[in-house]
Amino acid sequence: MSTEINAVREMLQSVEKVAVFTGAGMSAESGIPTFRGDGGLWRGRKPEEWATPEAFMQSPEEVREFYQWRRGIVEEAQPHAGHLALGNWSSGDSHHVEVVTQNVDGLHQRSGCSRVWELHGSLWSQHCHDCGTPESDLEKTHCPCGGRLRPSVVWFGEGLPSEVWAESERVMRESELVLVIGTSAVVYPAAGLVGMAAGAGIPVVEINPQPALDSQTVCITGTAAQVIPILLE
Ligand code: BV8
Repeated sequence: MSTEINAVREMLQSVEKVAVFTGAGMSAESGIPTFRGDGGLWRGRKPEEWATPEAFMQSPEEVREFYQWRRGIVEEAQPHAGHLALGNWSSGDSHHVEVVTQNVDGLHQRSGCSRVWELHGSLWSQHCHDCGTPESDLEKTHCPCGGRLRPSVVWFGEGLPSEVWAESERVMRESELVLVIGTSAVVYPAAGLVGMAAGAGIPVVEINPQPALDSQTVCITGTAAQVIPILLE
């Protein structure tokens, strides 16, 4: 692992703009279950079975409980050493760093990253499933219009927020190096951003204990909390 880390440290010396693309593995060492790893199930069902408009229409209360359960886990969670190293680096002046994340937990923001694009929305806001009106009080269940309130995350089968998508494409396209941390890269169109960068000849560095990409330039087989602090020190 140290050979690869030294190679990437070299690469970082000669670039200015870095895109950091993250998935659920980025938050695993903060105690937040990943989607497809062990412990990612809830009441015997996979998140993919909860994170859909159909599940919400079928059993809105259960889906609401699923998200309240996840909010509780995230509230208890603390950013780990990898989050903090990333937050510190991204707010420094050595590089221009923007984070494009599939995660909805807000841990990048809690650890000091200020330029974060949340491709799949956020656990920490909700809106009316009928009229779209946002509601900041997460305890409320219904909109004044009578519609049910839902978490402002992107469910399977739903389009991604267009402005966030456009900005994320810009970040990847403008970057001189992409760090891909903790994603199985199976969810589209998000995962397509990594392929787009690789296709444009931008070096892609993967950090994952179980590497998932086939287009990476360098692969560091390790966890986010282990690797990021060493890489960025
Ligand atoms: C769309 C928010 C079209 C919700 C998420 C049929 C119908 C419609 C669409 C489709 C379809 N079939 C396929 C699709 C496309 C679908 C898709 O890609 N499905 C996959 C499953 C095949 N995509 C969609 O539906 C998207 N929308 O296509 O809409 C459209 C267009 C216009 C208009 C209308 C419609 C929407 C996808 C977004 C879904 N929402 N999350 C919520 O959170 O509840 S996706 C969800 O998966 C999370 O965001 C998660 O981040 C993401 C990806 O997973 P990963 O982050 O990679 O996590 P995973 O558990 O998979 O992997 C963890 C990784 O970490 C592993 O590699 C592991 O090795 C590593 N790891 C573990 N520990 C560590 C670690 N790494 C580092 N350190 C560690 N310690």
